[in-house]
Amino acid sequence: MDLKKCIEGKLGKEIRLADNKEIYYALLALVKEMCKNKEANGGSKKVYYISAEFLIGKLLSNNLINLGIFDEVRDILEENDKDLTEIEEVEPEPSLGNGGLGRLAACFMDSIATLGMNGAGIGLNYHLGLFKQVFENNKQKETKNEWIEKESWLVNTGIHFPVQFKDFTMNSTLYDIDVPGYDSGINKLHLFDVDTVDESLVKDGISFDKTEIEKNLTLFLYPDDSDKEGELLRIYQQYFMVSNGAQLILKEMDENGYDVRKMYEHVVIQINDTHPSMVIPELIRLLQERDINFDDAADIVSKTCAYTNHTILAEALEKWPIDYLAEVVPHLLPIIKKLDEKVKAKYADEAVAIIDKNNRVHMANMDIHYGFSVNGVAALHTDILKESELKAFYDIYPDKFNNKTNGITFRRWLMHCNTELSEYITSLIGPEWKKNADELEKLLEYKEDDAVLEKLLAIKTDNKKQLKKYLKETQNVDIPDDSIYDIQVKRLHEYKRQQMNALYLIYKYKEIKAGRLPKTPITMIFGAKAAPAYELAKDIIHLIICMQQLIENDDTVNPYLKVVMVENYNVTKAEKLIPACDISEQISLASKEASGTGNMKFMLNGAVTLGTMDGANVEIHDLVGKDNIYIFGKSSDEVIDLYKTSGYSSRKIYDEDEQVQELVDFIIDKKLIQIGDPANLGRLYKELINKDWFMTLLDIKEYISVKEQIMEDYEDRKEWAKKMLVNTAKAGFFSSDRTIAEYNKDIWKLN
Ligand code: 26V
Repeated sequence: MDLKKCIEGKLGKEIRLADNKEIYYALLALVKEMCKNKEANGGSKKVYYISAEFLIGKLLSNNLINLGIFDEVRDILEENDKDLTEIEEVEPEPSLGNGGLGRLAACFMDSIATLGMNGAGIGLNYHLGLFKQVFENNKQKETKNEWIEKESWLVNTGIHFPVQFKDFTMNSTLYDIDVPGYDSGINKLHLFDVDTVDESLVKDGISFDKTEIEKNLTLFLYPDDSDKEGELLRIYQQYFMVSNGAQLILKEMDENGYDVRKMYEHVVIQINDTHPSMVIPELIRLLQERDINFDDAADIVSKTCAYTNHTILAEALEKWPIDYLAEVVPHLLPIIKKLDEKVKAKYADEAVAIIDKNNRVHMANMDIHYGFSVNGVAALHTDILKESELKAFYDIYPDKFNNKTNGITFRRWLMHCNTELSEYITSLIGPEWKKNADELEKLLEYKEDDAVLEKLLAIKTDNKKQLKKYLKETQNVDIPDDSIYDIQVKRLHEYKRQQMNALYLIYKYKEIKAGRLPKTPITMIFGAKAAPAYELAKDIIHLIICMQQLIENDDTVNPYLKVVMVENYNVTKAEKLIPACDISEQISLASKEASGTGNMKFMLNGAVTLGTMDGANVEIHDLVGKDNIYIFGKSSDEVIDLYKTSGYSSRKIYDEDEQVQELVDFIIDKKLIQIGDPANLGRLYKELINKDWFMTLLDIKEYISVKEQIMEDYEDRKEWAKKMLVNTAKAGFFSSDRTIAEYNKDIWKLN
């Protein structure tokens, strides 16, 4: 195929004469056409990955890579004075996810297609996405994130299903996005939508009338649920997603002539967290409509559905009031009640009931009883589920529980985002690692090779220069490219402890003020969105931005320390930040981060982890060894015990430790109060002293001392480069191809 001709055919003119926008849309059309003409992955059994989020990121480069034409297209463009990186800027990033859960779903789509598996994703097409974060008066403000354009990756399939709610029925429209595997066939991401959505319903920021379901159903991902209307809307969304999904699955079964009584031989449904849990009663209902009795229907569905748990945080496990379900989907109630009765007839333990004493429906409990597999997302997380959080279930169903440590697609998180490193690796060990990530271990042979180590450092510096340029252009901040890049990017949550990193910032600021200067300047980069109703998370963002300003305006400090709070952190920004990072901050309170996947992306790109023994950090530690990672903090066992015995008091630490006191007090120091909002800073200050539910003060001193050590060790460039090399070399285990192969072997069993 003559690619140049194809592109020019789409353009209707020479590449040289076209602008970036025209070229982007020409490439979009070309890639869509190529996907259409490529063979679909097939097989007699299919996995449906059903998820409220698919944080897919921009697709152009990713798809060019997977179709095997990235280099050729880039070269053709270059020959015509065009830059693919600039052309990519034209593409809006789909706003279909929030954090790790959604990005995981996207990495899984890539790996399922790459491994040639018969699979599809099922989700919703949110017009305004999560929200776009802007900073105003040093605070987060939410605005709508419009990302759907007239020409996009979405393909209207013309497929519609009726979805029945209590008082009305809504018709769906199915949009598909093609998912080309790397050197493999095509799968589909199915996104359901409604034609009646009305974006003009959104008034100030992201507020809108939550009762106008026909107009608002697919406006936003995770609309505010701090009131009853908000909770009802979430239930509407979830039911709309699963009812459409279930109808699509049955339609495909029928088209293939499969017997629905043997559904589990042809279909496996992976339930991604509890948002899609209603797929269980909905499928039972649809099977009953096909004259299958309740017990048989429940049995068939139980053999078809598998559940993945992504968090142990109690507040994140969904429990819908039964009255709310009755208001939205009364036809599911008899089914849910029967499922609950069956459970109660067998097990007296209140902990495993589906409907609790307060008439709340525990979605995860339904998944565990009526699914055939329950998995956690990292070894430690699965152990905690088995031993404490879900112990009562593990005692009943030991064989259902299994671990699937998360993974990331190396196509996006190395080949695409770090072309220079990717090409250099290939020049050293050949290209096999792209299909078999374990091959990266071959890099270890170069651990004592000075030329290789120097090159790794040079690539890191290049990536820093690119990030510096990007941050200058997008946020007008200047960061020195010869400084240490210390990065913490992830959703904002107290358990992830961005506030602990902010206290380090205060510590370093004070040190510099006292004349104790770092040998190499430090750049601390943060990126995080806070849930709109999560006040304390917003206070933490406010503190970080205030510190950024304080330091920026202090000429005695800013040559040594910089702070950047990146606005609207998303996949596109992650792709620029991660390759430039030296120190990867993974500092959650042990036991609370189910896995983390950012930790894997940083490691792969040669950053050294500074972290607690939490989530997949534990596995990173075991792979790279203690010399190539910096661990601090109390263990998960100790933390779990502290919760059990109510043995933690931040007040006590604050009262007894002068150094800690000084750091915390600085939050309301007049220097900061002058810049920031006393109400927000005061609230955070009080919270840290009086509650500190996620135990910031427990680990702060050890954190500071280990962080000082990592900064010191950074000075020995050669030894540091060895750590970088070991981290990249040992990252193969975290390829999502490995994760997906395990899902298939243990759970899906596709043929
Ligand atoms: C959701 C919510 C919503 C209500 C407020 C508090 C709260 C806290 C946490 C969550 C997270 C829900 C599930 C989730 O996103 N889990 C993430 O899943 C990733 C992929 O498995 C994993 O790497 C992260 O550790 C885990 O936090």
